Amino acid sequence: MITLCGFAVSNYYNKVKLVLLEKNLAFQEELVMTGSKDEAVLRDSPLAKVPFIRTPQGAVCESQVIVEYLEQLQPEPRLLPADPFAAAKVRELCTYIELHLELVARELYGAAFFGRTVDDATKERVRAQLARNIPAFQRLARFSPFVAGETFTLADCCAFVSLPLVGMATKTLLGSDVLLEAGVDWKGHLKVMASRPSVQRVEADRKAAIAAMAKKA
Ligand SMILES: N[C@@H](CCC(=O)N[C@@H](CS)C(=O)NCC(=O)O)C(=O)O
Repeated sequence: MITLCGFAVSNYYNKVKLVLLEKNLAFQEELVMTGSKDEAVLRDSPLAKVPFIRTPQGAVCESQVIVEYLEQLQPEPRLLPADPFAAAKVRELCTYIELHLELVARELYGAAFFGRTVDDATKERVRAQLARNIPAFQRLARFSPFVAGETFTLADCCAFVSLPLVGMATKTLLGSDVLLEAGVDWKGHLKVMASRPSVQRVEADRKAAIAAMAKKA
C-alpha cells in the first residue's frame, strides 16, 4: 500500500491526496512535518520537503513526479488525456500554476498565513512577476468549467490547491486579490470542484488539521 507522508495543511500534500482519492487508490497517511532531521525522512525526501510517498518499491518525492507516477500506476480514471499533445497541454498548465503563480506568490505566504514579515521590495517583486505571469496563464487556461477545458485533469488538482493561496496571500499583502482582479475566477473553480467527494474529504481533513494546529498553539 502507498503511504502519503506530510501534513494536511500543505497544498502540495493535498494535491497528491486529491489524485489518490480520485483514482480510488488505497493509501494511508503518515504525519511528517517539514524540516525533519530524521534520517528516515531525509533518505526519502532529501530536502525534507513534503509530500513524499512510500511504496513497496521505495520512496518518491516531488508532488508532480508523484502524481505522474500515480497516473501510470492507475491510469483510470484518466487525469491526463490519452493523446500525447493534449496531455502535454495539461502538463503545461500544471507547470504554469506551480512555477509561475504559486512559487512566485509563495514568497508572501510566511507573512500572509504564519505571522511572519515580508519587506516591501519582496512584495513589489512578487507583484511585478505576477502582473506578467497571470495574463500568460490566462492565455492557456480555459476554465470551461475545468482548467484545461471540459474534463477534470491534473491541472484542476494543481489549481485547486494553489490558486486560492495566491489569491488570499496577495489580497492580504498587496491590497487586492490579483487573480480575481485579472479575471481568474478561482472562486468559481472552487465551486465546481466542491461537488467532488475527493475535494470534500481533502477540505474536511485540511480544516481539521488547521483547527488542531491552532489548539496546539
Ligand atoms: N516542489 C515540491 C514543493 C513541496 C513544498 O515546498 N512543500 C512545502 C510544504 S507545502 C515544504 O515542504 N516546505 C518546506 C521547505 O521548503 O523546506 C513539490 O511539488 O512537492
